[in-house]
Amino acid sequence: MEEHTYSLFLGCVIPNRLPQIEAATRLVAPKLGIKIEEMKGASCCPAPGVVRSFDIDTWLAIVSRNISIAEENGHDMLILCNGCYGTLIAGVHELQDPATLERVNKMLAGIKRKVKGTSRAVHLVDALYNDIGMERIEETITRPINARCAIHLGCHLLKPSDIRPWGTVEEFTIVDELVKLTGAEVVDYKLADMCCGAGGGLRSAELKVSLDMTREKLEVLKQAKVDCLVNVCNFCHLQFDIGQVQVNKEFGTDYQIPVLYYTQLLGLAQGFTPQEMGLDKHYISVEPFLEKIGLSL
Ligand code: 9S8
Ligand code: 9S8
Ligand code: COM
Repeated sequence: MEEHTYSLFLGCVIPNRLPQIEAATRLVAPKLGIKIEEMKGASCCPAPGVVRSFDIDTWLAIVSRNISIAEENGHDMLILCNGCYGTLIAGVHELQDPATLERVNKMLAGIKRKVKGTSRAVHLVDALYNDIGMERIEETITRPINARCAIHLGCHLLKPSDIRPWGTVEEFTIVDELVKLTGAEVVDYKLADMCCGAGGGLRSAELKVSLDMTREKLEVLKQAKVDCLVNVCNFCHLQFDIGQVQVNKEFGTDYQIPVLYYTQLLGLAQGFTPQEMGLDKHYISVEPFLEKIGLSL
């Protein structure tokens, strides 16, 4: 069986706030022939909507240092966060320009590192769909998920589209297909392409505004009567799970929409227990969703 080895780029949010996403991903990976290599010493990517907005060279130096670690390992980077993906794919893109590469390497010389711009930045869904392939994933599914799922893609997965390996937002169906592969029904909803509210520093700078955006999406999702919301970005996940509790407190609402990261959904479909997928660590109870598919915590 062919194996794909990647350098896993975790970013900040997963190790600090959502280790269950890392655990779920590490458990489903071997079933798909994915081998994970650690990126020792990797730092914040740094966040595209924050650091890059303030100082391009600081952003470029830090992202290049991270890329150089993956290059030392000799493999492409597997990325679980849209923000980290946005930074790393843009970083690799910038390094294709010889003058930029030279300038960056002058900066990195100070810490005795060198970057080439040869390691590919691969989002989890790119790896699953394009490297592993739908057939291979389908073979691992033993417990089809009979539930209505909505998908939140998040902004940095698809934009800017000129440096992404897929088309525009309108053409993009990969995540829909991956969710359907687990047996789930994908529910369309109004505002599906809207930001979760967390990105671009909004959650840190203007929490109430940020939560108000999340509230808008939660209201539509409630009306669509979905069993869960599936996401492919840890920061969106945080905003919909922890943020949903904050929304309820801030606006006096009572939203209870279970939120699952894609590898958690896939893991359930592969027969892992809800605990193994870390579903007992969520802020909004996933119990109603589990009940729907005949499981419990
Ligand atoms: S690292 Fe630092 S803040 Fe974060 S998770 Fe994703 S974006 Fe990159
Ligand atoms: S949406 Fe707008 S900026 Fe972002 S990708 Fe993840 S966090 Fe949610
Ligand atoms: C969101 C990343 S995933 S950032 O806050 O926009 O940089």
